[in-house]
Amino acid sequence: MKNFQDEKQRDLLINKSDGTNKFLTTDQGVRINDDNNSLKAGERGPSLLEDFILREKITHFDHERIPERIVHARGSGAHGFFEVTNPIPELTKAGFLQEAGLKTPVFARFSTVAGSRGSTDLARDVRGFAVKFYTQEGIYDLVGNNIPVFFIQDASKFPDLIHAVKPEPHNEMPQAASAHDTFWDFISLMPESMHMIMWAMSDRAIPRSYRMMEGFGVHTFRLINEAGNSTFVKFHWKPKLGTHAVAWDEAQKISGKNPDFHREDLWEAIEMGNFPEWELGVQIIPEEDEHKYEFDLLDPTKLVPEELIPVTIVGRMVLNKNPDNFFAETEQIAFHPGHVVPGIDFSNDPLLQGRLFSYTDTQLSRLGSPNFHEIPINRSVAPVHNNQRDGHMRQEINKGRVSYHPNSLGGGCPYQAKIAEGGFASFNERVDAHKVRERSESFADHFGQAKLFFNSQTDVEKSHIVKALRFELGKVDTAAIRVRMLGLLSQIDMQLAERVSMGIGTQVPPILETPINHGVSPENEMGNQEPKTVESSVENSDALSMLKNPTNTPTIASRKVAIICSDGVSEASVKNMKDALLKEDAKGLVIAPHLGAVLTDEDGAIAADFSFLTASSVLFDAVYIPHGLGLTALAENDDVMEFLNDAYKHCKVIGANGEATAVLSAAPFASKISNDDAGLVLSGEIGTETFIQDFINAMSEHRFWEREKNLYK
Ligand code: HDE
Repeated sequence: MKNFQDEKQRDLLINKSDGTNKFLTTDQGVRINDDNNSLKAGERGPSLLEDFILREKITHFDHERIPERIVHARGSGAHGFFEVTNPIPELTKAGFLQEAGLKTPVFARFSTVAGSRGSTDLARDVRGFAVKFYTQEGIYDLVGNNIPVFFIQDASKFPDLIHAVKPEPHNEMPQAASAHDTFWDFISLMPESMHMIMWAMSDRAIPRSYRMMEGFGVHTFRLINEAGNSTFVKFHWKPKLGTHAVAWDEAQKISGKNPDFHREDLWEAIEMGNFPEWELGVQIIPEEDEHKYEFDLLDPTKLVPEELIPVTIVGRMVLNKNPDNFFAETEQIAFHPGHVVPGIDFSNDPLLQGRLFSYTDTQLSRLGSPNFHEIPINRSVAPVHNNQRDGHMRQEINKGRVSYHPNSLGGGCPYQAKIAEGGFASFNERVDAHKVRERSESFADHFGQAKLFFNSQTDVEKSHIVKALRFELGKVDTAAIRVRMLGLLSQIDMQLAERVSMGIGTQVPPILETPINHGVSPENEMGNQEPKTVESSVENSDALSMLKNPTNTPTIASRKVAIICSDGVSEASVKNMKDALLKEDAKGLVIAPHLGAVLTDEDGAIAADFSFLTASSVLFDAVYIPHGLGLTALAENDDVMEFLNDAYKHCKVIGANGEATAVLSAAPFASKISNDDAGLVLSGEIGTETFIQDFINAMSEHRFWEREKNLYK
């Protein structure tokens, strides 16, 4: 097995171009002498049709957009590698998982689901987490999400789900938002979505960064070993920086201040050398345990609690290179859960089965040709030889007269590979059944794991879910939809339903108002069966809570601190903090009343990175007010107060030392400050090492959500 240590080897295989020190040419390679003027009959006369340079340029421009993805249109991606740390040859024969240290190039794309390509990164939404592995045995795509379950159990409901969540068809509103009638109308009639709704209303749906999200393969897949034996598997990506979110109010403000927030964050982290990293883990479920659990492994609305089956880490992914061209790479990349290599196979999850059809089909209209695999970013590094021919934009020049198999004129080539030669053979699963349009009885529990998820959250996380539901349902005009939703929520937790009900002025109905059609046709005897609640055998799972998540390790790497400055600032206070942050791979940026230089107490100058006009506290992780400011002026500056107020409200760390502590007394939240708020790091002394260390330690806890208790009584 060859080791793909770096991207350069892949670059050689694909046609990258760079215009540096090159002549400007037409698409036909003819050098252009004047790119500024069209060909005219006289300098003030009409343009001439014969101007092939103008026609070519404008024609290309007229056609430079392609349809955006039906879902997951908004996304950002990067190159990197996957490295095996703990090979699992006993479970899978997949070559890229065989040897410790083996590296495989990857491209990962993160996305929102509902919004258009130009929509905000900070919508409340599921995030796509798709990874293309360029393995020596062909392309393997792990096309997952940042939430381990899904809204629906059967592929046939996917178009309905997406029609319901997308902007309403009559007026194309609202963009990138689920808070509207059609989405909740559908959900209120689909009890199977309740587990996913709990996740989507939690802070998982408003991540701080793509680099701080978990990823999940969602469906149960199969690993196949050399002997042809199968093991069920669930895939997990665990972020090195921990799993963190922003506040909902913050998310909405970021959407206005910087809709590219996640895109920029990913890009900048890679440019700065803070390479995003995840561990890849697997939950292994032996074939013989298929029916051992109270949930069905084939039901994508269920997860396998880590308390039942722990996650075994097999490798790590590092993203270390930004794309050279967004369109050519991030936009044209085509993922497909059906792109598997020998050693990985599918389960009969009916959602996965539908996906296996959908992804090639969609590329035909999105990328316009069955030759989309020849686009550089989609090309396999394993050689491709077959009898597929022609079609729009064919790149390959196939030689010879033979394009069929079997053949004798081509000596039987290209020839089939035996299994021992790496030929893919589907898992030899025995299937003996009637053809039916039915859903398995074992899929009928819609509330058990929704309860498990809710019960596993901390109080803060529970109240965020309540607030999210109040927001979303508060935007629903149709009263009957709100009532149906409260009925469904009451099946998960009565207190949850009542708390939501208080915020939306609608009573929890005494009986479940949702007519349950269990996804089967009315003629079928199983139609209209009641959903059942199967209590989860695990009562509480820390892995489901972001705040209790056992994999969160304290770090401030790649975090951004706003350092509020004005003339007279203590130069040492700023410098010491900046240096200390840099040592931790974090960054301090100076915000001042105006751009240009801020004069220091040492008669020096510090350059402002932003003014209060161009920055906002929602774009930073913490705020530091150094000693020695023109205090009166700052305390009277509304922009400074708004900046601090947002930082406080969004439960961020605020540090102030020396005279600067007085600025906080002027802040609107001053009367609400609690003495035991560890997120406020204050010191009368100036820039001591202890103060700086306390500030850094506090930042590594991300947020001080307990503060909300004082803010919202
Ligand atoms: Fe997708 N999904 N999906 N999906 N999906 C697409 O493929 C589809 C589902 C996911 O960054 C589309 O190339 C169906 C689950 C990601 O390019 C499309 C069903 C999960 C991405 C499609 C599902 C996903 C897509 C749109 C139900 C999590 C973005 C453009 C049967 C495991 C990949 C495209 C990227 C994209 C269909 C359900 C993840 C239309 C029919 C469940 C991360 O083919």
